[in-house]
Amino acid sequence: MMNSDGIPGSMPNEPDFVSIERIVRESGRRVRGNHAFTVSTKGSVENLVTSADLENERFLRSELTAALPGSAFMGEEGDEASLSDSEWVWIVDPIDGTTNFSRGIPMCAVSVALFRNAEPYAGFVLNPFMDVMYSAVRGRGAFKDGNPIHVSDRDFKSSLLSTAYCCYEKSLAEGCFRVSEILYPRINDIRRIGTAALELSLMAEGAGELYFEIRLSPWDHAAALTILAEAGGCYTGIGGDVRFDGPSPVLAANSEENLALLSEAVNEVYRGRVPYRS
Ligand code: LIP
Repeated sequence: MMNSDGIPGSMPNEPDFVSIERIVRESGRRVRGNHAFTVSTKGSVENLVTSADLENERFLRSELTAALPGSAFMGEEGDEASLSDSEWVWIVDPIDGTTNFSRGIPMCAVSVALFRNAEPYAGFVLNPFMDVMYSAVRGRGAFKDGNPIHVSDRDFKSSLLSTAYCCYEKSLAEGCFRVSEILYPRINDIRRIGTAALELSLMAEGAGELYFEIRLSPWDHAAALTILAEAGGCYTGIGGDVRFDGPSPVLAANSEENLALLSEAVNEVYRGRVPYRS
């Protein structure tokens, strides 16, 4: 049984996913309606946090841990649970794409992942400005507002790449630009939207095919990678898998063939080595 958003009914000893979806949508309404937020920085001028981020993380921590008693909460704005703290762990970015949000660019996301025994279990990504919800529970498919979604079957030459240039740590930017320079003649085009959660979710509905970012935090990608995998996509890291317990490179694609070609191009630059301590 599913609700109008395609959220599957819960199995025994799972959270009520219909309630979780309602909490995420309510958090989106709060973000969309917050016009009086303040903006500050976290270390560098590029790394912003708004009062809306902080308020929404507090709301989501309270509501999600109440909806699943005993669950732990890992959030971007200071809730530092680890994946081993509980059987169930929420990994949350209250506003992914904070810079876009702070400037009124309607491309950002509330990103909520649920991990079980340190493995991806469910993901919810909401664009609060478009009121569009992407969701998935492991093994039960991926949905966009109740409609099943699936990655595209475009080949590498026809692919759109979403990427970024590590604006929070610009010492890593040169390698990222080099990857774009290598890929550009081999693919269709490049996008830089500024919200990993939304860009990976757009891949899940077939709007894009490739994603590369050298340094993402778990809350940026955990929900959307869960949705992407349920939509038929795939992902990996550099010299190993994506890490969900700290900063990690993320490479993602609509097919294993395209992921291999993406990894080949990335490793022409990084040679299988992550250029920072995770
Ligand atoms: C953002 C990521 C995005 C990255 C931005 C930023 P935030 O997350 O989703 O992919 O390129 O620099 O890190 O910080 O806005 O939640």
